[in-house]
Amino acid sequence: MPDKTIKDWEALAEKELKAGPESLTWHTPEGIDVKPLYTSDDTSGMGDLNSLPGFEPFLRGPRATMYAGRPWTIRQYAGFSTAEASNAFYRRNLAAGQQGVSVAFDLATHRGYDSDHPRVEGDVGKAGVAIDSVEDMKILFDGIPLDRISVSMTMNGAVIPILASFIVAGEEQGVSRDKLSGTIQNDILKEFMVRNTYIYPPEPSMRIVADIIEYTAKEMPKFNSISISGYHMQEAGATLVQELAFTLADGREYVRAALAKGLNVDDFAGRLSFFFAIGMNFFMEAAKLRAARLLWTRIMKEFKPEKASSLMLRTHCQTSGVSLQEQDPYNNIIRTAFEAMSAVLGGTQSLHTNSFDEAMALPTDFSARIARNTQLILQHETGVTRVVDPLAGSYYVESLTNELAEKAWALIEEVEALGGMTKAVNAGLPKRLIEEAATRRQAAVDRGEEVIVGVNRYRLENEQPIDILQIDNAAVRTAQIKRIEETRRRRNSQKMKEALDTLADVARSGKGNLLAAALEAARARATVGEITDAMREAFGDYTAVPEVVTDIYGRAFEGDPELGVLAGRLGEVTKRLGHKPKIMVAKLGQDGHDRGSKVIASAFGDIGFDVVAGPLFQTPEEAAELALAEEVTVLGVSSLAAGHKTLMPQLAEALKERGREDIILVCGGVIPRQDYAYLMENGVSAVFGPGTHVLDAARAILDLIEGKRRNL
Ligand code: MLC
Ligand code: 5AD
Repeated sequence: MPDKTIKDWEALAEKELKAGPESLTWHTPEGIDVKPLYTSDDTSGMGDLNSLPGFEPFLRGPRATMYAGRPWTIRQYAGFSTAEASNAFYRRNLAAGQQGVSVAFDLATHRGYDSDHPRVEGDVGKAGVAIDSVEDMKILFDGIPLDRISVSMTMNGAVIPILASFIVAGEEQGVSRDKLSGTIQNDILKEFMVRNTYIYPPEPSMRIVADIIEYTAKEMPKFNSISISGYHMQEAGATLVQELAFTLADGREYVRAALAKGLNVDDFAGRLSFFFAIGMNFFMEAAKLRAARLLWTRIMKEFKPEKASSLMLRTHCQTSGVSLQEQDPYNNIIRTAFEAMSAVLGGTQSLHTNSFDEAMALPTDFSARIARNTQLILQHETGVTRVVDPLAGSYYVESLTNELAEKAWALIEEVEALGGMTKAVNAGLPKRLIEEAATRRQAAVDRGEEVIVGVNRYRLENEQPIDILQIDNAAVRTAQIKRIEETRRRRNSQKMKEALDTLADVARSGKGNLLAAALEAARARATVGEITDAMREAFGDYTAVPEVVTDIYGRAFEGDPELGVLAGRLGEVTKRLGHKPKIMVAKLGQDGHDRGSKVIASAFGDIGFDVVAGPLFQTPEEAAELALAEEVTVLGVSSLAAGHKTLMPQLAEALKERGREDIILVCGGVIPRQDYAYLMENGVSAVFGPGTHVLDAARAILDLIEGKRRNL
């Protein structure tokens, strides 16, 4: 027995520090107080410490042998431009060591629009691949054996037409649906909270989820019916406790929806899968995955399954996009490597590692290679695959696991008290909590309390631009329109119309399975847009009302001299204008990533601007009209889906046509430096890239309003 006690350590620590060791406690955004030292006292009495992997509660992993038996799947998420270009990219990457495919669709497809729809001019082929019908799907998987390579498809809004087209593409490749292995995201609740690629209102959307679970349970035994995702919550600013709690509460809601369809829990629960983000809090992220498995078993026990696999949480992970920076982008390789290691120590089943050019554009072959090799090196060189759950028994990690589980459980209970996740989402609770956390985090970064190397510390004086992937959006659109027209010409219109009518009936009546009905329509070559519209008649559209949190950014900066100077200048401008300067924060096209726009709206409101948060999915004309109606001084567009080069000039033109070139047009978001000059030549007065300090942006906008500068 060592003869020293914790009291001895405290005394020694106090001598070293000249302060009590409690001064070292790290208060995390999760509300967890991380102490500088953990000992066996912290883990005594923890009941699940001695559980074994492969057995409930699966704390130590869903499989007995974990990576020693089979490493996680290297599954890189990708998709851009046309089906041909994406197919070639997948094949190159599979040949170089990638193990599973993961499809990123463009935002037009996500929201159920064909590439020829006027609302999606700026989105086609941009943030993912454009898929309009089975014809595109067949090209996408040409030469990729769907009975051997598992395919994940990130699709939620237009999930029915996309999954139907995938099944038909498989059939026509000679692979029957019972042999298809893979995963469909099919997680609509988090779309209403954070990701925003919904189409229909929550209730019919939940029916779609349940119909897919039902269909795959009966017909596609190797296919994971859903990927219940916390990833996007963390990207939107959620704390790890929020991510954990809301994801598991979503899972519980989906189980209830499937049971309400009359399914037996053991017939579908083993094919529910999960998806988490892995950010920079190294040990806490690994602990999060362990806690997730523990809690999921607890939740599933309520439904009294008989199979062990029904209690087992299996998950994909992706390293954090939001943790990556535009400044000194090679640092992102290092960040991603640490995050990947944390996901692996947490026991993920499948992993995507982000590319270092994340904050600027989609990956190039070069950046994708580094991202993939990060995982190959982990699997083949580090030895981490040899031992199951190597962090088990660490006083710190076990304490974190326990504390995350307790805190998340409390939040899950809060959701239950509201009547479950659909009701909580309708009441706006999760969205508000996540947006508050996002704003708090921005303030912490802007105040330098949270260090980001190369951004708010150790910043380079000169940044060298890097080569990025550029997509000729107009060419992709032209090619897609040509193929849609060809498909329409060749198909049997009568047969297709009948299939769409049947689908509309199934939607209207509430009887029958939507996916089964959509399969017929896809076989008859109905497009993604047409299948979506057939259901829209019965289901209607969903429109969110943007709300902005207040008093978080401002409070964090209370008493700050910089804020004082800005407030003074704002006062002067207000006097001169006769009113507070008004800024509208707009989102154009199908880009639903709204964390940035919400944080800006919230912070600018606290700084003292009058703020209008525009709705999602506006056309440039609609945004211009709203800006005029609101009599704004500044129109700021947040662009995260690469539509800026198409949409910003159109917006400038729309203002000009209305004789309102005086409205100051600015934009921010994921915009590569290579594009700044083009935007400035086309009516934009300032571009704020990733990593911009909010007070710097406010100062620049005041300069523009005061006429000190014409553009930046
Ligand atoms: C695994 N297996 C083992 C084993 N480990 N067998 C023996 N010994 C071991 N140690 C078996 C499994 O049981 C399974 O077979 C098979 O090997 C494959 O293993 P898996 O663990 O199921 O891996 P995988 O097939 O890769 O599935 C992982 C998953 C799945 C369950 C998490 O849902 C998945 O791949 N998800 C990926 C989701 C994704 O890529 N999303 C991208 C989102 S991007 P069997 O027969 O049991 O199946 C995004 C961004 C955005 O959302 O916003 O756009
Ligand atoms: N190709 C590759 N990665 C993508 N991501 C999003 N779209 C694509 C794509 N088309 C990744 C980024 C982003 C996360 C949501 O997924 O890392 O942060």
